[in-house]
Amino acid sequence: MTRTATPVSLIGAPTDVGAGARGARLGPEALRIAGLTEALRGLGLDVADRGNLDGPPNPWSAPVGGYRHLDEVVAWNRNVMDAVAAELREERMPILLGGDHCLGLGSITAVARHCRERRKKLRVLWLDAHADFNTHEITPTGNLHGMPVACLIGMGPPCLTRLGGEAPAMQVGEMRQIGTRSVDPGERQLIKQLGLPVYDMRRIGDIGIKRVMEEALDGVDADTHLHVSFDVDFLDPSIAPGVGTVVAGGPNYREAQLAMEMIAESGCMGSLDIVELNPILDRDNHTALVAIDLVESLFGKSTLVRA
Ligand code: HAR
Ligand code: MN
Ligand code: MN
Ligand code: MN
Repeated sequence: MTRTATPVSLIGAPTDVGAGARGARLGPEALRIAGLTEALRGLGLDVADRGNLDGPPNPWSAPVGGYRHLDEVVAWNRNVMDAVAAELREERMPILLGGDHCLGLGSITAVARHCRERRKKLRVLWLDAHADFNTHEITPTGNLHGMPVACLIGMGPPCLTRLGGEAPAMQVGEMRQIGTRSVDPGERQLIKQLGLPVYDMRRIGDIGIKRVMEEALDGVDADTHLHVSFDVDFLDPSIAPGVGTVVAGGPNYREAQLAMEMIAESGCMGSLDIVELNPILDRDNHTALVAIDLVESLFGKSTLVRA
């Protein structure tokens, strides 16, 4: 199958207002310096770097009512939502360069609205060590990067759940979580209660990454917009130490690469987040290089000898 690849647009969102550690604000520059644009152009893609969005500084203050930096998180997500929506309108593929994972809310809210307007099905692959399914009542930290999935399905403060106008932005059944291995007690209960589809590390161990990806991509077809939300802490810390919240026992290089290759082969990826990269905690920007290599796989770089 030959098709003209969709042109892509890089959108930097240099903030860590949703995180518990500072440094993810440097993620966009770390990815640029590691050569993201050049890597994608090397695959023949039309790449526009839109530069960085603006937003409020990180006040680094304590949670209020179970939320840390709520106003700042709202402001950043509005800007992300508008920027992502603008690219989708122009038939370009937005790639959000975070920033922490609270920004997935703005990004996916824009994507979900785009799907409703174009009558496309939505599938979100949430590649992450964490479920990010907390609410203000159950969060152990108040950090909003632990809450975007709950907000997307309508659980959270109206300023976040109604970011795109109506709530919820998406249904639980449109989400597939992959690589999960750090879930708080309250989240665990909520996942069960609402039936959030989760392929945790145990499942990957039991049936293998290939079958997990087949199942996670089941039903994805030409009428589906596939959004990939790639939290870099999805990867095992031995290959990706440059993140704020490392959790041992993640996918190894080849498992992650196969997952990305299978997403590419679906031909349906319409938008992407690359979040939680923290170059302050990295060594020699190595995690950015690993992330870029995997993003190349997402865009069709293959390990098949006869491809
Ligand atoms: N579950 C923890 C909390 O709510 C940490 C989750 C957020 N960490 C991330 N996002 N890096 O995936 O605080
Ligand atoms: Mn589209
Ligand atoms: Mn996350
Ligand atoms: Mn995470």
